[in-house]
Amino acid sequence: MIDQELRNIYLREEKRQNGGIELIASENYPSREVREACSSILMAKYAEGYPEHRYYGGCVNVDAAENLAMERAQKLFHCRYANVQPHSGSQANYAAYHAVIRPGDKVMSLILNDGGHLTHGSPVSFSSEMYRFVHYPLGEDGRLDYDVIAKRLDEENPNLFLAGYSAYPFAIDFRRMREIIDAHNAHAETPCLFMVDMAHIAGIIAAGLTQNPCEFADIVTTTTHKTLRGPRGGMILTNREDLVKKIKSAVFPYAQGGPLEHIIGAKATCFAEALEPSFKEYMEGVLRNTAACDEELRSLGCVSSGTENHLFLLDVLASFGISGKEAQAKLEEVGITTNKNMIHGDTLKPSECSGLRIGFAAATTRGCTEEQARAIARLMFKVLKGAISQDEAKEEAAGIVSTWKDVMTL
Ligand code: DSN
Repeated sequence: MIDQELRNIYLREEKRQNGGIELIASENYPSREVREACSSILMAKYAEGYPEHRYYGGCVNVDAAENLAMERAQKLFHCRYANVQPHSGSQANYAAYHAVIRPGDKVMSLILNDGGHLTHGSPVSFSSEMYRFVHYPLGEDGRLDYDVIAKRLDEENPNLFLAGYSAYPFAIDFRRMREIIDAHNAHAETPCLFMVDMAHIAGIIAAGLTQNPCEFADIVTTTTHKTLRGPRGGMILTNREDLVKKIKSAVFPYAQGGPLEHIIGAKATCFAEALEPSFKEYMEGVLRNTAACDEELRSLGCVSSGTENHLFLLDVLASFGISGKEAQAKLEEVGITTNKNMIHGDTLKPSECSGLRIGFAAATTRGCTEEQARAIARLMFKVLKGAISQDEAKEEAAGIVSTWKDVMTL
């Protein structure tokens, strides 16, 4: 049977993606090879367990695929062990917590409003029900304040310190965090472990353009579909041999059942792509484009965070007197997709927000140049200021997109 009803939805989505400027910082376009792996026949196989130790027969080929994914991930992130089975970043965090702490233990993280993630202790997530979360604040300038982190660790004595964020535009000094935790542990009654959720910046790390948390943290989680440009999925990494068994049993059988072997195959392909020198060039382009757009908006008088990675936060309330929700809608009407986001010290409620989170991982994959990133900034400025008609703005956006690669041919 041909499911024409659903195929029509695919076609409409393909058209939407091809026709728009995608600036959601967590999105990206995987290659055809990655997409084909996602629909491979590996999807038909049950394979609970791990390579060579499965609960079902007939696993010889999925074992080979999973081993390949693990070996490539370990090479890419310079770590001893990679568990490639988590279905998502949230699942990876769920399992990682279970591997290293017990229910009721204390975790210190950055709060969602300051750029953390739902699974980092939000009241609406499993995490806050299972563990006791306390937070460290950002400094006045919206940056991590390492002295405050050191002080908070001594005050709170958490069992786990969590770094890695969903809306933090600056580089993270994982080495310094390790030093702070080691200094704390030297006199703390209970040792504090160090976990990093590197989901947003995994591609930048893979390209060697920022510090690799695997060198410093006890356990690292990630997704594979953001800057890393792979299939939707998660992963857990460690350099600690003594945590390997705990991570394995936390993922399966504690958190999940049968692994998605077709997605694991696609992860293997994405890791191979990220090991190519061209991936570093791509990631340099992402950083260049993000910085150019942020700089152009600031040169027009906007209040924007600045950036040292693939994203920045534009304060639309201060810049245009409108909420993030309104700004997101105005831009979407002309073919520019962003997401409203809380900014440091936000005074609006989370459903409104004062900011937009803007990133260039997806647009750069399609071929966005630095000059186009600046043109996008100028277009966004005119749209949000109400200084251009919707038709003119749509035409301008379409002109930029017309020079980019089709999302189905990447
Ligand atoms: N939803 C993701 C993001 O947009 O950052 C985080 O999981």
